[in-house]
Amino acid sequence: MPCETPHPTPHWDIFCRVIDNFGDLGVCWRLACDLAGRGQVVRLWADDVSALAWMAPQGAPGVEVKVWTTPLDMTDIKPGEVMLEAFGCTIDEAFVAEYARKIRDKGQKCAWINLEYLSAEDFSARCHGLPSPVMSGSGRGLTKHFFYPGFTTGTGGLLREPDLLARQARFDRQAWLDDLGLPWQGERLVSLFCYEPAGLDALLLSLASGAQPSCLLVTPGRASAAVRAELARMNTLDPSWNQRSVLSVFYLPQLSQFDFDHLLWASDVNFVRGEDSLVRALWAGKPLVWHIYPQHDGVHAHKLATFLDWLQAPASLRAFHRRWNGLDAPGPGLPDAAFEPERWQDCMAQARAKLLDQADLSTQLLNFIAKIP
Ligand code: TRH
Repeated sequence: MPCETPHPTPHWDIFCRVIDNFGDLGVCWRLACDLAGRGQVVRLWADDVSALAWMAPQGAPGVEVKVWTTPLDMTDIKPGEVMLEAFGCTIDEAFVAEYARKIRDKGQKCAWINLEYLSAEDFSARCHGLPSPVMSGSGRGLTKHFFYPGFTTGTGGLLREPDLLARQARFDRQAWLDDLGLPWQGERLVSLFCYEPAGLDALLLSLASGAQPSCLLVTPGRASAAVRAELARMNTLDPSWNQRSVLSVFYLPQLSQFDFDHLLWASDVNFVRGEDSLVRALWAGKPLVWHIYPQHDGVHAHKLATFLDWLQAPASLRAFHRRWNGLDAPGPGLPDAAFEPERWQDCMAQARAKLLDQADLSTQLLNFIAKIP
């Protein structure tokens, strides 16, 4: 008769609904891989897994990807020990019922986590770890817990794989650029991952008029569409705007998530967006500009301001962010929104050092689950 393992490896079910863009899946995939790398067994349920074809073409050991159908196909599915819903997605009643039955039958604790969006706002620390008794549905009587990522003590921290710093230290910029096919001549490299930024024309003009040659590394999709449209507009208005060819533009292919880090490490300045790429750019430690995910009710302006406060961003970086995110119209009396990455380096280095002192998200999540009564 096989022996029962006293502490079997926890199995996780992570649920992810793709709202738009790549961040929902990007965060969940990264979390799944990080947990699997720490010996957990992870099943990732996502309603649209298509982006994984380029984001994670090799898959990852210990991570099983399942398409989250509606209704959920429960054939041969037994829930694991931890059930995590990302960003408030609602797990199917049938799955929750099965989970509730299982933990009751086995006398296991309820590890049902609601992973929230990243924010530097106060509520992240205030609400992190709070229990939420489930009052209705098949999970009635169970308790969910809120888990808030964040930049400060008291939050759940940020995803950071145990080998990230070692990988970064080993990174060979020239070799990576060669592999990419970029004929790099020592220009300043500026990566661009964004939506349709309000300050794109100002950035292009600034790069084209700089003393130093720059190469803009443009990610595919919305960023490249925005750049192509802006270049066409500027070339029509004034064909001589980049006459000295101080600015060159290189359109990137879709990179795997692993390689996306390399892009951020290879670049001298990183323009990022959403949530996951912001965190990766913080680890890269280079001057960064964040295109925050815009929300219709405008709450992103406050979210951006609290992030810049946490970053202790100098005035020029704040002004640049406001312009980039369309929160200031250019005009007299407004602070200068010049592109001055050399003045932004110090706060980035300090922020990175502060974050490295904080326990990473997966470590905190594992500890948190271990402590659930
Ligand atoms: O794609 P995003 O804009 O995602 C956003 C945010 O997550 C936002 O908070 C959310 O509400 C919204 O989606 C629905 O930006 P983000 O978060 O940086 O995610 C991009 C992911 O794509 C990230 O994991 C990095 C990955 N990526 C690659 O792997 N290769 C690439 O070439 C590129 C450009 C991105």
